[in-house]
Amino acid sequence: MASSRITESKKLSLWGKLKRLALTDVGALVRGFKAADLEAMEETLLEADFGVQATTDIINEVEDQVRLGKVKTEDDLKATIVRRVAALLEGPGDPGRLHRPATGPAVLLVMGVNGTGKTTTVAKLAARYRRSGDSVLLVAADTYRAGAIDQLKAWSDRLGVPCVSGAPGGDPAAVAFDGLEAAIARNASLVIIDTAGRLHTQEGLMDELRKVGRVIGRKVPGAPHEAWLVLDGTVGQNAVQQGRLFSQVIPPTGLVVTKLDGTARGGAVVALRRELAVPVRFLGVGEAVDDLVPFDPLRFAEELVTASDGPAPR
Ligand SMILES: Nc1nc2c(ncn2[C@@H]2O[C@H](COP(=O)(O)OP(=O)(O)O)[C@@H](O)[C@H]2O)c(=O)[nH]1
Ligand SMILES: [Mg+2]
Repeated sequence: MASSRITESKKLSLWGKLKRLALTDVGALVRGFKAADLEAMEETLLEADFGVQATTDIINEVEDQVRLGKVKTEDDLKATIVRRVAALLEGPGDPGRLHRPATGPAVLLVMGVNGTGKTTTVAKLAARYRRSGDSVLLVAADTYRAGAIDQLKAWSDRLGVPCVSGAPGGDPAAVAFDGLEAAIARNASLVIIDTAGRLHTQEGLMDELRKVGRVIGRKVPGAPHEAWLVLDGTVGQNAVQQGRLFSQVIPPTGLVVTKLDGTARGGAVVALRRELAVPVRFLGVGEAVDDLVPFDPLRFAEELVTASDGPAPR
């Protein structure tokens, strides 16, 4: 679908497109925009996956700043847009900082629809936190398919990080419980729980996730201390829908947006952050263990607006 877009518009940065629309003549900024200019800008942002809420917010800000006489040059306009996008993306100062209990292991629950990159992200996070000094334990609570358990075990072997798993088809909450027991016995400082994500529209799976949340909260007070939702950045509004569904079961404390290495769909990150009202923690930019980037709102906003092929999150 994206490939049908004409090459000319692909080569232009978002800013290039917006500028072309907004500055059809030099007096546009000083006089204020015409409704048609703003509508065209709005359309460009929507096409770039920003979603309705973030798009409206950015357009309103541009309109206000122009009306207040604060935008007189192209550079002013660009800065206004970048600043607003960055503000929309704002999150905790250190996106990788975990909420940790006073004693015992921190528990990070990773959830999301299958295929979004949960298991891969769990492995990337395990490698990252271990590198910064954590004693990490993985829990394979996606018991639906034997393949899912094996996949996490393979990462566990490769990374040398222990993994607790149960039998395929077993109760994910029981596996999570066992995982926490093992973590406490081994004095692990961080438990990362991989969960099932198939059939996210079915109540059964959501009940199960709810149960996992309940059971781990009973075993370790305050757990899960973090619940991160993994979303595929290439699916736009679908990811927003998925996020809403999961949020009803366990309120996420962070987002990881994956697959931002391929085609430029970075606008979806703005839509997800705005519409789910959850800060972005990391971006997935590939299939390898190091392809995980801590989220930097200002840098991402600058690249998203000015790079000719979207953000290059590194
Ligand atoms: N290009 C790219 N592929 C990814 C990324 N994260 C995961 N994948 C791939 O997406 C597929 C599904 O990932 P997986 O971790 O099994 O998803 P899960 O079903 O949610 O656990 C695998 O082929 C991964 O290698 C990413 O950031 N970029
Ligand atoms: Mg998986």
